[in-house]
Amino acid sequence: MNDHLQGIQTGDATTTEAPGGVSVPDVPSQRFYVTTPIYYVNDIPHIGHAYTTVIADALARWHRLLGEETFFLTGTDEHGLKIQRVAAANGISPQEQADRTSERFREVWKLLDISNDDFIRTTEPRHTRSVQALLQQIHDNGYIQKRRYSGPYCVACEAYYSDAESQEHGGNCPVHGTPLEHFEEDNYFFKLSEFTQPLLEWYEANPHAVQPEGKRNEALGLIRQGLEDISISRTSISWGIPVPWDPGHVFYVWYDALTNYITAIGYGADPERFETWWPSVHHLLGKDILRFHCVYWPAMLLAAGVEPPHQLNVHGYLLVGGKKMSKTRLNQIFPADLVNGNEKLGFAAFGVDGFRYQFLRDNPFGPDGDFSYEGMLTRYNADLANNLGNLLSRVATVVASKCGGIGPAPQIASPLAQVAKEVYDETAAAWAATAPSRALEATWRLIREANSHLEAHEPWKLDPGPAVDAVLGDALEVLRIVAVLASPALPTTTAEIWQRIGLSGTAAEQRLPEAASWGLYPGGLRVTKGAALFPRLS
Ligand code: ME8
Repeated sequence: MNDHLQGIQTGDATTTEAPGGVSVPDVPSQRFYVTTPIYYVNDIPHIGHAYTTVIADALARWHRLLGEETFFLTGTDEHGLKIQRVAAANGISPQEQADRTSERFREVWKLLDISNDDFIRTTEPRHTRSVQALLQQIHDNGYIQKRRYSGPYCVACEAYYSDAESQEHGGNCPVHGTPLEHFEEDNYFFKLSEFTQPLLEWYEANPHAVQPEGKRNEALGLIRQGLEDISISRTSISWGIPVPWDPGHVFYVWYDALTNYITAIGYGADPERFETWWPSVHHLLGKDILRFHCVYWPAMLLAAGVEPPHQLNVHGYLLVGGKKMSKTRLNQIFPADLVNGNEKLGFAAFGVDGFRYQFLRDNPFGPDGDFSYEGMLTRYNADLANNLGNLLSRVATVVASKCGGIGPAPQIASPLAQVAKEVYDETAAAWAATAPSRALEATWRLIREANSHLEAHEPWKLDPGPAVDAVLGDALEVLRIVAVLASPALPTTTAEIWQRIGLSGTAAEQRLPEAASWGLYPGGLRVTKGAALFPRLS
């Protein structure tokens, strides 16, 4: 193999070699398990759902680039009163409601190039088995007790609130602002109160388990207030998973839902598989469900004698017009309207990668962020059309006019080599910290520097020769590295860049960190101009 080809796939090459000929085994050194919340099937997917799912997808893709064995799970949450009521309002059975809406989620994830390895539905038999196994274990360990319960309930949250919380919000749900209903029934209770101290100890021993810091403090605040036992079953509904020791009850939807994360990796069915993936999981979720994930879920696992999750990454809300999206506020935006455009709404077609880039780049992970169509347009034109798209089209144009369409090799001592190294380090650190916006900002620095390098040397004004080759070779090398680093965000367009600069295979098949080393673009490859990658939008 030519020295320059090492570490990149050039058609027939399938093994990965680091520069210097050191062989890199294709055996994964680590595993990465990432999840999104499983979404309720009462509502169709909007950009809030897409926000979490695109981030999870990009993380999964980044870890695949690192050569890690990756498992990416998403799915739908299909039981509970909320679904039962929506189904009744639509004149269909809950199962039909679940089937239809679950399919809508799968369609939208396909549209957005989501590379999930599994899609779990809580109405699947494998899930019933796993929920019953987990709750039976908690029951056997003595942490479940039957009691009579009455209290204010929010059907939208599928949660009871305390009288104090209800009073504080004038009898309304603290999350939805809608009136709480009074429910009374025999319930099984999970003795959450016994886990106040174990949870505090777990938080102490695992200071990075809940990210970012502000969300960890919020969770700790909830625990420090002292935890009350919680009701985990219902007799008032039938649309749920039966309690194995008392089938007149079904599990309350949250205890059913949270268990999805272990169902999919074989809890209660395949202990070996379960051990392989658990507890090294990275849960992604919005702050609306922090309490369930950062308090109830680790407590349930501790009660069952299972280790709590490795990491919970909690992000803020994506707001539209300063408000959380909701059906009743009519401020929901649907992914397809931004991907394909919607004339009625005055939306341009950003394409799949344009959509993904916006939601990964715009809003730092953690705080709330307002979605603005104008902001999306500006960012698309600046970062994608001008910076990345222009770099490719300029380079391809000048390679055609000055180098007969054949891309030259980079200079090993290029001033861009050091930038590329720094950019890789920053990009990798940001993905490792679940900070996609920072990761892309870092990667884009390399694009900007390459554009400045071109402008400083103006190869289009020079006669063909070594000076032109040097500048263009460096720019092609930047495009190669950027294609790899940006592939988690822009899977389709980076595959296209890879091909247009003459490389075979795909950017996503490369392995980091080797593929980010400077000097691997071999030169001597045909460079194709093609249509604008990101046409300017107005
Ligand atoms: O809560 N901004 O499902 P759900 C940011 N089934 N993220 C948003 C968002 C917004 N405006 N709107 C939705 C449930 N999300 C349960 C979860 S998990 C065991 C069970 C995202 O359909 C965000 O990830 O209401 C939020 O946590 C999730 O969708 C809520 O989805």
